[in-house]
Amino acid sequence: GLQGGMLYPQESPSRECKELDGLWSFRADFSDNRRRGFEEQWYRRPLWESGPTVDMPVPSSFNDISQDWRLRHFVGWVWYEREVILPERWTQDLRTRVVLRIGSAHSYAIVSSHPRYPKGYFVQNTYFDFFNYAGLQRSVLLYTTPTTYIDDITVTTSVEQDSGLVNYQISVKGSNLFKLEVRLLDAENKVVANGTGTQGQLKVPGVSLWWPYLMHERPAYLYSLEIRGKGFDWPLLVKDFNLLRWLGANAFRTSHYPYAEEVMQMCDRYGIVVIDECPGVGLALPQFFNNVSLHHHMQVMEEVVRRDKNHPAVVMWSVANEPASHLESAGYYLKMVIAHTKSLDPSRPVTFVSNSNYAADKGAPYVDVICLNSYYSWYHDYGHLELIQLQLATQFENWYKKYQKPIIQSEYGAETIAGFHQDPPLMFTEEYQKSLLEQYHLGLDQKRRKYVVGELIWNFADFMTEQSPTRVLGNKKGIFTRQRQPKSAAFLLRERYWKIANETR
Ligand code: BDP
Repeated sequence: GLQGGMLYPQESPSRECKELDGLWSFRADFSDNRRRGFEEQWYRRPLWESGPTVDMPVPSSFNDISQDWRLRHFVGWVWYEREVILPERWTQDLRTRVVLRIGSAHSYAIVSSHPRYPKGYFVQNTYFDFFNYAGLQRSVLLYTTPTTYIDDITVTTSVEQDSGLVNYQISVKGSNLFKLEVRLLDAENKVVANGTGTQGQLKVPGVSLWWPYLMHERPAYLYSLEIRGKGFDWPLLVKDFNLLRWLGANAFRTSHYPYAEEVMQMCDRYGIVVIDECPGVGLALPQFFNNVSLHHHMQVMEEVVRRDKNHPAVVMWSVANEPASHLESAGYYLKMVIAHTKSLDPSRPVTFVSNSNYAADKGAPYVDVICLNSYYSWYHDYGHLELIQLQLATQFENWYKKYQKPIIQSEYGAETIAGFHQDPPLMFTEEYQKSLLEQYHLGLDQKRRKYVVGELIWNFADFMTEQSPTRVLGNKKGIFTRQRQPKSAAFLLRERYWKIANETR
């Protein structure tokens, strides 16, 4: 359950942080029922005393680190251990509260153990297209707060003529004996507005607004609000943002789960617009649309909104990716999740990403923006690139005629193995990916379809999936390889995005 806020830990005169990242001890429970760890109470003594441990970096996924094949596909409980020595001032001072924060622990999954498999054999069946990496994948840290502490902050903004209005609401826990001072600082650290108390409005005349990258001379302008009273990897993250800038891209969707908070902060600073998607992926079967899932899904939306609500980069919530939205039960389910999300945050539009047919889809009536995935000339009509423009026109016009809502092409692309070449193009070559994107772009650029308001290629970079006959060491629809080197299509998109930016500005 969700208790309290999810403020990102930050050092301040009243808060100290202690990172617990580094090498931890690790043991996977390979016992037949996977419960030996609990039965033998491994947590009571140092982990190595109950059996062999290995070193495990945190943050990381445990699957690819070891040469032990069993760990790559492990299903069951794993145990992490690390010793921490707390400073005396943390433990002796009764006015200090110590909090343990695990950025992400993935995952607590549903496991199927099928009679046709040997005893003690576990497999995991997923309904989505990415490898289900597991472990403590984001940073773990300890931080302190005073016993009377700010638990949550909600900021909403609006504009009145040339003034910015900043509404804040601060939730304080621990006691009623406090005084709050609120200061808003501009990018040069000058105080531009003051307030007091747990809620109020700050007014900023001549406000500088937050604009996406390339859409303004001063994009990603950030004010900071001061209230007194990360397999996450920094080098990779910075590389990815440098690639986004190089490309001239200024938007992405977090497919198909919320990204690390450090990523969201980078989006604020770099002017990257985000469609923030929850982990509602693989809702592929009728039995998934039940009340238990619905209840859980709503709770997950509460967590996502609570965590990310104050990021200017977030422009829309996505409650699901490719649910079986042709089902009646899915229609009701999506209606409820979307309504709930809107009640949590009335200021942002809500969507889900559909790959259903316009005539069959039951969720579209409830969204603000229609997001569509389609794979013309990839999952069907192999090689028939000449059909794409027609198929795309039909798709857009049908959806628009029925709903009159703005549409985003939220996925399109082709599997491409870097270094494979063939002309005329054949599937899996760089030429094919380029030609396919070119055809899509011709369809996207039709001026008479002004309601088509955005495009997101699938995908930024190659990524690992489960093995299958349609995946060659993972999904290869990246315009960059998994090592972040460009395929030919990256240059095509780079030209396109910069051209669009120059025309828009
Ligand atoms: C879409 C999914 C995405 C997949 C992609 C694909 O949203 O997760 O990776 O297709 O097949 O259905 O490449």
